[in-house]
Amino acid sequence: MRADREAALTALYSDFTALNMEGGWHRRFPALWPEPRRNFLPHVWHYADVKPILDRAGELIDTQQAERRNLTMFNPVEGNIYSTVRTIVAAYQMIRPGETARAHRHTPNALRLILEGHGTSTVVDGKQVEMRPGDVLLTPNWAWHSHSNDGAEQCYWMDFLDVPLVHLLEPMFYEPHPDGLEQAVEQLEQAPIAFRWEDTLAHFEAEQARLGPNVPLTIELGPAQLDTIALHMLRIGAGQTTAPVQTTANAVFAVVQGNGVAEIDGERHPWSFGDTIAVPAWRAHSIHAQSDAVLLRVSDEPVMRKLGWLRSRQP
Ligand code: GTQ
Ligand code: FE2
Repeated sequence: MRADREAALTALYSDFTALNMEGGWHRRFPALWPEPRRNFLPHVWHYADVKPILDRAGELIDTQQAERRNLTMFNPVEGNIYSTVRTIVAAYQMIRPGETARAHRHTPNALRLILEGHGTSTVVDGKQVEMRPGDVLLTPNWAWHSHSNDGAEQCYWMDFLDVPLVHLLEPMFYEPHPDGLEQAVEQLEQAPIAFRWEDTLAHFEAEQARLGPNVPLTIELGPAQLDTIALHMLRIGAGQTTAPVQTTANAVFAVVQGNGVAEIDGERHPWSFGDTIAVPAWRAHSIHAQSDAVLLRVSDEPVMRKLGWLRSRQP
C-alpha cells in the first residue's frame, strides 16, 4: 500500500516536471519567507582605485568607440555581473577635453553626481547645464541627453540608473539620436533637472538652523522628478554617526566629501571622497564620519512606497 503510494507520487511529480508545473508543497526552494533575505552584499568601491583605471581607459578608448566611457560597479553577490544593488546600477564616467558623448534616450531613469573637473556640460532635452563638482543632474525616463567637454580638464562623475529594475520588469527602450547631437540647445544656469552644490549647502545651513549643529542632517533633493529613485543628501559632522536603520529600500551612497566608516550588517567599511557604498535592502546600517562629510543617498524608496512595500525600522 505504502509502496504503491510512493510510486504514484513519483509519477505525479514527474508529470509536473514534464508539463512545467510544480506543487507548492513540493518546491525545492520556498516561494515565501518571513522577512527580506539578504541577497546583494554590502560593498564599497574606492574612487582612488577607479580613477587611474578610468584614466587608462581614456588613453585606449575614445568616445567614437564608446558612446559612454563608463565603468559599472557590480555587486559581488554570486551570479551578478551588472547591478550594484537589486534595482540600481552605479557607474563612474570620465570625459576628456574636446570629447562629446553622443545624444541618446532610454526608458531607464538616470542621474549624475559630479566629482571633479570644470568645463563639461550635459544637454538634457535641449537644456544645456554646466556640470560642476557637487552638482546632481537628472536625466528622466526618455529624455534626450549628451555630454561634452569644452574645457581643459578631464571631468569625472558618477552615474546612477534604474536599469536593473527595467531589466526585472522588461520595459526597456533605447534610441540613439538621429543627428548624433540635439540641434537646438539653450544654455541654463538654473534648471529643474539641476541640483546645484551651492543650493545644497544653503539647504543644509537652513536645516542646521532648525535642528542645531550636533546632529547629522538629511535633506531631500526635490521635489522628486524621477519616478523610481529618491535622492537625499546627508551631512554628517566629524565625530557624528547616523541613527542605525533597516529598510526594504535598496540604496547606494556616494561620498561627496569627507571620510569615515559605514557599519553595514555589523561590518565596518571605511570610505572617503568619491567612493560608492552599496547598502542592499534590509541591511541594518549607520554611517560614521571622521571628518565633516556629505553623502548622496540614491534609493528605490519611491518604488517601495508606491507599491506598499516600504518598511523601515530601528534595528
Ligand atoms: O551617460 O547616458 O553609466 O546611458 C550608463 C548608461 C551612463 C549616460 C551610464 C548611460 C549613461
Ligand atoms: Fe544615457
